[in-house]
Amino acid sequence: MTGLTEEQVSFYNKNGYVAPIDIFTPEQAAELRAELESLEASHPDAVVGRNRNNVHYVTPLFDRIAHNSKILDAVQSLIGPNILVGGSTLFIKEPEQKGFISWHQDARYVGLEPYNWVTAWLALSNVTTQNGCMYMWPGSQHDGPREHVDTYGKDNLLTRGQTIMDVPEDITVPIELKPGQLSIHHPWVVHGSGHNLSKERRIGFAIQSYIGADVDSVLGKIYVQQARGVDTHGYHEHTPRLTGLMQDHDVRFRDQANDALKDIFYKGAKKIGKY
Ligand SMILES: O=C(O)CCC(=O)C(=O)O
Repeated sequence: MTGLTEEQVSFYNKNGYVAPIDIFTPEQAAELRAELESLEASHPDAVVGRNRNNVHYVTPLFDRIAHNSKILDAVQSLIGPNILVGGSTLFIKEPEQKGFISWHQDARYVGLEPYNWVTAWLALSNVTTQNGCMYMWPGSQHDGPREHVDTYGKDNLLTRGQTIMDVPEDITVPIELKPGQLSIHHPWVVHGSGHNLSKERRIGFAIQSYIGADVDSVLGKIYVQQARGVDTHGYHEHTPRLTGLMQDHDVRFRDQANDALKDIFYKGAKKIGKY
């Protein structure tokens, strides 16, 4: 097992994130990106709108990434050996597109407890301040939940446009990544990302989240895949890995998982947003 170094783990514990972590070589990352772009051409509906959620159920590309052993080694350093994939989201920002992600904490709306879980975010393009990389508020995870306002902002890529209003932006840190590099962040770290102001696509794939087997879903049902180790608690329904690209059975299952996700995301919300 390669895993994170001691320095990386203590950086994560202090700051609530760790990056960059080298997962794929530039050549491998270019191949993965080409596979995504050929998928977008052959199956345009597979990775847009609400279908950007749980793409690992229907595309071999994202299934392979979600179960990649180097990523799992890094995750194991933070949450232990019994790891479940609880979901995934593809975050693409097209050139000069208006989408942004407001300041938020992942743990605020997903109902995964205890907080033995992480979000792992893999770059499949260059990810820079210019094209809308994530920014982290270092150490903000130590203070637990913060108030979010549901703004339902037009260009906000989050379900309710949930926003933490009082973020000291001058101390936030950009997470720039090269293709094939990963960042990992803590459930309570405050983070967000701006518009893509460049002429290049910004492509990120988030495993959202890798959860320890001891993590329950307190707001609704989630489906999981065993990524590593054993399911010591049996809280969730397990689903097998996919059978091929966009197979009917897998697509039906993804839709079912995304319906369940929607119930969680909008629990208690005044209105339903885009996804
Ligand atoms: O892709 C982005 O810019 C933000 C993604 C995010 O908020 C997350 O992965 O938790």
